[in-house]
Amino acid sequence: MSTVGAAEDTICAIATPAGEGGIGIVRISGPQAVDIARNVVRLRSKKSLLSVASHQLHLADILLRPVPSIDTQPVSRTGALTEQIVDEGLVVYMKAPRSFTAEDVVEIHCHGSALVLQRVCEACVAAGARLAQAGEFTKRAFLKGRLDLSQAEAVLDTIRAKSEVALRLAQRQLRGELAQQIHRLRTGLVGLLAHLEAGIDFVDEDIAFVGRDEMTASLQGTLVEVQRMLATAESGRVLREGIRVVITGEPNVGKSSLLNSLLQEDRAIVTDIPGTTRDTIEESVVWDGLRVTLIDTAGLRDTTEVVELEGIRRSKEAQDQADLILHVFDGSQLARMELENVCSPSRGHERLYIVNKIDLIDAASMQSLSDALLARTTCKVFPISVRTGEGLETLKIAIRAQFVKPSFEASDGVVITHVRHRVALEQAETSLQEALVSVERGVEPEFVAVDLRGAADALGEIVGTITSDEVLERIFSEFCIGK
Ligand SMILES: Nc1nc2c(ncn2[C@@H]2O[C@H](COP(=O)(O)OP(=O)(O)OP(=O)(O)O)[C@@H](O)[C@H]2O)c(=O)[nH]1
Ligand SMILES: [Mg+2]
Repeated sequence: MSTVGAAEDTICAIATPAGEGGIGIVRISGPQAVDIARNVVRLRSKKSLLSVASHQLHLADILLRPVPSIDTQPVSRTGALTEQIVDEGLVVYMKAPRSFTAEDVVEIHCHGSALVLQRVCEACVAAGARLAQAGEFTKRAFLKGRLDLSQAEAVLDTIRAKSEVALRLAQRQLRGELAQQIHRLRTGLVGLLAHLEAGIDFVDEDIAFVGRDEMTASLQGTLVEVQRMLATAESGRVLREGIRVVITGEPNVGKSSLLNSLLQEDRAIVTDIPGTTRDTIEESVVWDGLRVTLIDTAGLRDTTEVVELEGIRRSKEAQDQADLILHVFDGSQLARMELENVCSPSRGHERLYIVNKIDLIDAASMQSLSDALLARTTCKVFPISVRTGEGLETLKIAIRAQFVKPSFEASDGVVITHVRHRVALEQAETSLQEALVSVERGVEPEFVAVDLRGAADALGEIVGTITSDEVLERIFSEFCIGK
């Protein structure tokens, strides 16, 4: 483990968001938490913080030494600067190990003034605390075994959740649903491994510790469960993160109109002048649990106009980061429609073709347009009219269905929401498959053991039983300071 974050030191940070607020909290964690806090707070009850009941809020004055050159200086009879009461607040002492970090924790709840919070934090540092790094409180909770790695990730997911479903998934993971399932599978594998290794040791005595059929059945059972979890991974990830949908097409086809109507809000300017939208416009909605960020872009056309060129550049940039592109055509402009670029993009660049303004065309023209498009692409084609609303509901349902697969809707078990977990499960899957082939072929138990160890280690990575500093660094650096 890296030396930064060694648990002997005491860390502090402002735990509430920057800016004005009703309440702001400074959090201190580590063996010196109480001693440091005593430099900043004085309980109104006049009791010492150490002697008061843990996990209870106590009214306190927040005291700071004045900054000599700035503050009017109340000077005591001895000539020393006296402390100033800068605020009043509540203080809670959470005695180890019954705290988030499993260390001694003191939280100082002041008014939500950026200045007070800053000064309190500085005073804590002056008294011996170190400013916490991003995610360091949660990292300590992990290192002390209060949370496993998947639960630590769920803390961040909870903070970031932007939809009810994302929040629910985060909470299930935080409560340890994934961790328990992984531990169960891993324990099974480790058990098999123990038998296998005992078998290896006693091979001369020709003792069959686990029969081949028993081994196969057990491995297959584990493999099925790993695969069932993997089947939820893609939907799980998009439900946690949401998707980015970029609306593209030539000028004046109705891109901004579509954005407004999908948002149910008059967000982008709509006119009949081609080239109305210059910049990209980004806004999010939640459809049945799926967070969808819609991005309207400048219409693509040949131009030398500087602002429009920049708009087109941004449009292309947005497309590169899209999970889905809605490419819009104006159905009423069939004759001059540019169909040459219609294609079936490679995997990972999902695309739907939208024919808008069907209120202006008859069924026969729509049919021939559809045929022309479908001759060029395997992507789905959606006829819509933003003006009448026709086809919009079908489009929304199709967008959601593109990402939230039936395998997810049908599963009531553990859901995989992180790419990191998916990669580890895929490794476990491969190792299990290799182990099964080895058992089938009757190869030496040593080789089967290697694959079993591989599968168990892969599962261990998810919960952090097996993990590197680098992985921890990556995970916790995504957190905010103070969590
Ligand atoms: N009849 C009809 N007109 C529509 C429909 N959707 C949009 N329009 C009209 O088409 C014109 C262009 O719409 P916009 O949404 O500004 O088109 P855009 O693709 O964003 O255009 P740029 O920003 O210039 O690239 C406006 O006059 C809209 O009222 C539709 O379904 N039917
Ligand atoms: Mg527009």
